[in-house]
Amino acid sequence: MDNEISTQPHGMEDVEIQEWLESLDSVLESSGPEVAAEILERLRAHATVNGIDLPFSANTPYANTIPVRLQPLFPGDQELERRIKSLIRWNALAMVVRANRVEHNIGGHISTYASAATLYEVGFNHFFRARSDEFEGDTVYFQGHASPGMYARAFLEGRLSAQKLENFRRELKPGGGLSSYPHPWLMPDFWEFPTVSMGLSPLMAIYQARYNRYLEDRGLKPATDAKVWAFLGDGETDEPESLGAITLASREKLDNLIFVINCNLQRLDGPVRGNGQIIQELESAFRGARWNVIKVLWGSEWDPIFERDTEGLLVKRMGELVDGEYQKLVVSSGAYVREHFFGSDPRLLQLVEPLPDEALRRLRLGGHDPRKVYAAYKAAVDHKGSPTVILARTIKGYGLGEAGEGKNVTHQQKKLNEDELREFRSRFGIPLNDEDCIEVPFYRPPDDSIEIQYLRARREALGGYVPKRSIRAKPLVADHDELFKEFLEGSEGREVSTTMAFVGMLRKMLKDAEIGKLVVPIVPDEARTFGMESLFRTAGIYSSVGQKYEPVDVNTLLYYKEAKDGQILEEGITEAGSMGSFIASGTAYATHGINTIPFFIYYSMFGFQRIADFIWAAADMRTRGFMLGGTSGRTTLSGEGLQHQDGNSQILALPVPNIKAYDPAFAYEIAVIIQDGIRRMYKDGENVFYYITVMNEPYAMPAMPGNVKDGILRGMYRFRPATNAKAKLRAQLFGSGAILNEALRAQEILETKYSVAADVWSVTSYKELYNDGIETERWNRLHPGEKPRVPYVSKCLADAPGVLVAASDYLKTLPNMISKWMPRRLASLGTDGFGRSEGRTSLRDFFEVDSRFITLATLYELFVEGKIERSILDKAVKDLGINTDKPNPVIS
Ligand SMILES: Cc1ncc(C[n+]2csc(CCOP(=O)(O)OP(=O)(O)O)c2C)c(N)n1
Ligand SMILES: [Mg+2]
Repeated sequence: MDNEISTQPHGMEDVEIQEWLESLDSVLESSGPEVAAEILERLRAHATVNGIDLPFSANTPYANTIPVRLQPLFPGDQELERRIKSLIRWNALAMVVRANRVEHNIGGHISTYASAATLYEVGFNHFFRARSDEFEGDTVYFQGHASPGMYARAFLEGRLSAQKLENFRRELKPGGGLSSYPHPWLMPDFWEFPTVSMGLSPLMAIYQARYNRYLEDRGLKPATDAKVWAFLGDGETDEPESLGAITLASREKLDNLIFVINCNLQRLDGPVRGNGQIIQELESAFRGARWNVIKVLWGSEWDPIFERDTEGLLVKRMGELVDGEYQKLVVSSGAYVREHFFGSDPRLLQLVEPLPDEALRRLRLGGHDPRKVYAAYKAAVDHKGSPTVILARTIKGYGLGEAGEGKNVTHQQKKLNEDELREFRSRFGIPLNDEDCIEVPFYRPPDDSIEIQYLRARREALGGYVPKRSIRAKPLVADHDELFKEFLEGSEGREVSTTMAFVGMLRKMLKDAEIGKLVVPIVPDEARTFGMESLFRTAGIYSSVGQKYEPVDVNTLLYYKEAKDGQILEEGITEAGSMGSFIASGTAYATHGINTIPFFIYYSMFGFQRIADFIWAAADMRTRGFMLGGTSGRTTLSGEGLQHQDGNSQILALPVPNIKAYDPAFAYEIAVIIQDGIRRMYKDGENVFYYITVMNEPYAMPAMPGNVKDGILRGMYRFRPATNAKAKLRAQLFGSGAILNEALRAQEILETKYSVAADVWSVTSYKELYNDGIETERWNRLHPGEKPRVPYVSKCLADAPGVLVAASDYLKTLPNMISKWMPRRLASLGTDGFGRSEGRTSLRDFFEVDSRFITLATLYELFVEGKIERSILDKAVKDLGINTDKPNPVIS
């Protein structure tokens, strides 16, 4: 291993090593650690200059980072805290065991919290400060699988009833229950952050900590010493998102951020690194990223042994073992530990000679020792200049004994037999007799017991209970009619894209008296693509250090201006990170009591397709704000091909229940949607957020044709009726986004060349129409005796004659999913398939969504209905120049 301390290199005498070590000790004693570090640094440089090739190592030895002499006194009543913790352990276990007794396989986790109890309890008793009107409070991301422990604590605190605990994972029982994991959607007064999709919370925590700084630097909140704590599993760090943003945290000097990684060396199936050392691996990754790393490996029982070990043999031995061996030691007897761990060297054996086997077995790990954990937390909150990660060694399933402690199967353990329950009860001193104990009752001492008094007093001293979610932001008041008015009026023939139109709105919103300060534009290195560079100069790009250089384009009007109070979050190429900022910003109404309104604009193909799970988490968290899928539309973004041209995202937005997904065609539609969105989210407090696709095809933006606002928001409205409504041949054409223009062109062709009078509808949201349809059906099914309701689609088309044809830049399934509420069959055109790198015109021909194909589809439908002759159809194919043998775009 990197951290090996060689005691006898190349025949060197022990005594020589001893001398070097002693002189370092004396420097340490006389001049302190900084001087000692300086000397070592100089020695290293000296060695390099003299040709000594020192091996690179980002590791420190396999020992506690904080030496005993720098360990602060533990400020609490350790014995009382242990008793409280034991009660929480019991109740957490009881929740899972009881739930699985009444409902086989309902699930739940015992061993995660069992290993992390001390890590949480030291936090609850001494560190996590609650939110209040006076203080913003600390922000804590709890490890999802440890949730039973948080519920069990809230039960002791008197915040959750036994009834609620009884219904853990059975939320639909009378009186309600508790959700499996932290879900603000399900428990909006309790949980703040969903954490159970592993890897998301570390990244969200980093961006949360950075967002807190952003709010301070922009003067939206006062600077405080509030911390963001994120508790992770060691197995969880294998998720790429977990470590994916750690350099941002150090670059931004986020000393308001603390990661606590529960290193029980196990994940679900087995060891995290059976053949390696996860702690050392993580240490080097975090140290390499310039984090402050604190290892909490060994408990206080080890201190005297280390003290006796003047030669560094013990540390060396500890660095030799791989995690698989450590796991074995955990479940082994004292005699085994003596033989296999200390037995490697007679000098090591001598160190533990005075200790009986039982004492060897009881040598605690650092993560189970409140004094060590307290020391690490204290050092972390006091640390300045960089984020801190605490790597705490624990045992998975601690205290479960034969029922799972340290075993590979422990993650899944949900049931304990009678003996195992009694043993657990005895080990943690739960006051239940043998008979009662096997019923696994919840146990809470009376309110006036010293345990409950102490627990409450500690929380009072820290400002109240955690976790707790509340909404402190006051609703906005303005209606913003003035702001959006100009966009309802059209572009007077000027060709603009919907992206440009949106950027115009953004520019105006940034200047608004009420929301100007609250708008947070977020962009992952794509601002120029969206024509947003003009905002660089006016709004500024946020940088915590301002701009230390003269930008190369300083002489241009739109130079790259970074500023400490810059408003734009230019995240670089990280859609996941940008989503982290979006979530922090869109939940600030709860987290900080500030109504920031994020506008996250990105390459639409890299949104739902790439970071859908973050979007799901955002939905769970009741995030507010606007996501804008730029350069969207499979045929509207030309030239980019299979990887970029997005015909998927409107489909992928369907499963997220509270996202409103729109595919608008015109500037006024976007204006109506955004204005209404701000009202719904920030005035009325609705828990929705928005996905709006915007395109880069320029065309003249029409004025809003009358008051169609309701139709825009509900998903469809008649944009341009046929001129001759009395014609014999009739059709209804549905277009969305840029493809609406193709439908309008088809309307003209159909009228002039084929005497078909078609109405053209703008379908702004298939998702809205679909949700309305299924809800109407459901209501009717549940209320058969009442007057049936009619889906909005059916109402719109009740008197709309003729054949029905829909075209969009997305999969055909979008229109198809609402066709059953239409009066007649629907022909759907869309962009299923990989596509090609091509220009717009060719792509629309390839995918068969252009005006020619809409025309053909209409004529074909009329032919099927027997309204026109086959010869007309044949002629149309020729006149329209359609190749009937072209490859099927879906599979080619
Ligand atoms: C993204 C994701 N993949 C898989 C899982 C399933 N899962 C839940 S817990 C777990 C093991 C957790 O191990 P670790 O992170 O070490 O936490 P511990 O319980 O050991 O503290 C797995 C694989 C998940 N919750 N999220
Ligand atoms: Mg683990």
